[in-house]
Amino acid sequence: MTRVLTFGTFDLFHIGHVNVLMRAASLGDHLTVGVSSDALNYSKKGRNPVYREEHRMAIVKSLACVDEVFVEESLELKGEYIKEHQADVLVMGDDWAGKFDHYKELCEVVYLPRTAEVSTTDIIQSIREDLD
Ligand code: C2G
Repeated sequence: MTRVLTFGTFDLFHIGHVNVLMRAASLGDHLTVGVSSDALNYSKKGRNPVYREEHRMAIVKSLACVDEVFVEESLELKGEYIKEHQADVLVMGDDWAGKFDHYKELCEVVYLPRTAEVSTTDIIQSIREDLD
């Protein structure tokens, strides 16, 4: 059995998120998703996600292609998470290309192309513009 692991915030869940998760799932038999905590997001982006952690986890967990979810507390813990979840493949979007190559000692590392023209930031921006 091939176990796949991926990470993300998955705020304002959109088609780019569906695509990456379905493609990640297709690389193995079991997909685990680390969903970034609100605190981790705040430290990375200087703002809280629109949807809070429990809701983002519940949305991701509800997908047929996702078997398991957990809270990603720190970007630096990926090695521990790979071991803990016995991942054979780490999948990341290609906005992270090259950044996780050192985990190749622990498992296969695959970067998938991002879906063009959709992002949480753009969704927030277009809602703001519509309300103005
Ligand atoms: N994604 C995508 N296409 C988009 C937008 C996002 O393929 N148009 C992918 C990203 O590449 C990532 C996943 O969807 O693999 C989740 O994206 P984000 O929620 O933006 O994740 P991020 O904040 O980059 O968190 O440890 C890493 C972090 O948790 C990643």
